[in-house]
Amino acid sequence: MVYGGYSYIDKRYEPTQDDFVALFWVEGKNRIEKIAEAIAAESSVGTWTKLKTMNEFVWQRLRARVFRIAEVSANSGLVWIAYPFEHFDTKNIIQFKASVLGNIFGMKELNALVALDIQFPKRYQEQFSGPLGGIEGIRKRIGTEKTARPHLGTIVKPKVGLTPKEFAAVAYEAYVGGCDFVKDDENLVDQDFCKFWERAIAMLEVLDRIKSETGRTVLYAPNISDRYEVMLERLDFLKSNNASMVMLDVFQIGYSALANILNETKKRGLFVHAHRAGYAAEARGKFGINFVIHEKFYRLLGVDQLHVGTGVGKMEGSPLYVRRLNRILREDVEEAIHLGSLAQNWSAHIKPVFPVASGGIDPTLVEGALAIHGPDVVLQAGGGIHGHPGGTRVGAIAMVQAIDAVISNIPLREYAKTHPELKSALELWGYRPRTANMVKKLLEQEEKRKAVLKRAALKQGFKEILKYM
Ligand code: CAP
Ligand code: MG
Repeated sequence: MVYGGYSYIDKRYEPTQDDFVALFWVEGKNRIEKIAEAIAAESSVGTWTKLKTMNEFVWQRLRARVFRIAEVSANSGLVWIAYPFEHFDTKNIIQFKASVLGNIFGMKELNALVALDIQFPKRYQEQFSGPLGGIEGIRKRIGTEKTARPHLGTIVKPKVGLTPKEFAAVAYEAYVGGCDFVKDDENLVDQDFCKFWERAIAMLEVLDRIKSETGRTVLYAPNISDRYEVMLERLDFLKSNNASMVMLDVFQIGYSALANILNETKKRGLFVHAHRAGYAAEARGKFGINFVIHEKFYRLLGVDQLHVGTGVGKMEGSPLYVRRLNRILREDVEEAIHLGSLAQNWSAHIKPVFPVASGGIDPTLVEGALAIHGPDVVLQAGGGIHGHPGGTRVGAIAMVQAIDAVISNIPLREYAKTHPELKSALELWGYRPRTANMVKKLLEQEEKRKAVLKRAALKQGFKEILKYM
């Protein structure tokens, strides 16, 4: 098979340790080999026809190679493509994405194209500095390096509309109730009803007040997401007022500004809480880029905390897939084809990032969320705290009680007998032990059934993988 006069399939090819390896799900009008060649050509050196201008260096050293195809039908399957390191302007994520995640999504002959995962070689990782502090740095700041317990965070709700004073008062209640961390919502920045500076000053005063009243160091992540120069101004303002953390809507900011602003946050010693609002627009359906690819870029560029889903709440992401995202932020992982996920090793200098589980969480879901994430997680509840019948402070207390019960292995209903704040939360939101039991069973079975799951994924392709994502 050829595409544009050349054949990009080389099934004897063994990717080198410096190659990037991309895994795609493809469906199209032509035979699967031809589709795979078209993708390799259009994402590396070729085009639709033979070129008089092609030369030995380009063809031998820069082309992508299709080295594995798991055919599901005559015109669909999983495709593994190796990209040589020297193809890329490796300091430049924009160029990388324009190559491997660019034109191919617009090719008329395709009916589906999902970039499931990309494996980044260590040689590529060397040029990134990774997180300022990551899990270890944040734990040190809050003082949980010994207990290594989950952190509790909240998002002040309503999402927007409170005045700076009202916002700070809600945050104070959340901290007193036991929250380690408060953030702005993803759509709160500098609206007239709650100016960024005023909110930041009011919140920094609350942090000092909590410190003096309780001795606890707690964190606040103000959302600085905006035009680049404005974000820079806000960084300097926050730094000069002894802030320790900022929040970025990383997906909306885009990689160019993000790479730069993260250099600036690190220069100023500011931790970064990364919100991913919008990623799902390109991660669900027949054409898309899986969030795991962004997650790896965000870790390389150096966010300290990153939303990865809960596996049990209101946002997309199965327990297995969310656990996978949590693991990839923290450790090396083996291949998991049933999740469309490649093996990934990390350079020692790219610190682990704190996974954030947020979205529809209330005390009844803490058991399932912690079964998925384990203790290295920032468990975040917005409505699940500010919607508590007893108000914000009691809502935070109920969440702390749920976390304490789960890490002490005490059934929530048992714990609620002596903890009224938790009891009223379980009554309001309806505790179903079945949810956590189902999640735990799914997680346990994954390890045992790995070979069966892999075979099914190779045979059935994306529709099988989707069952577990
Ligand atoms: C959660 C949240 C989070 C999303 C993010 C919201 O509020 O603040 O932004 O959950 O989703 O605005 O919905 P609740 P993800 O706790 O009240 O649901 O972490 O999946 O990116
Ligand atoms: Mg939000």
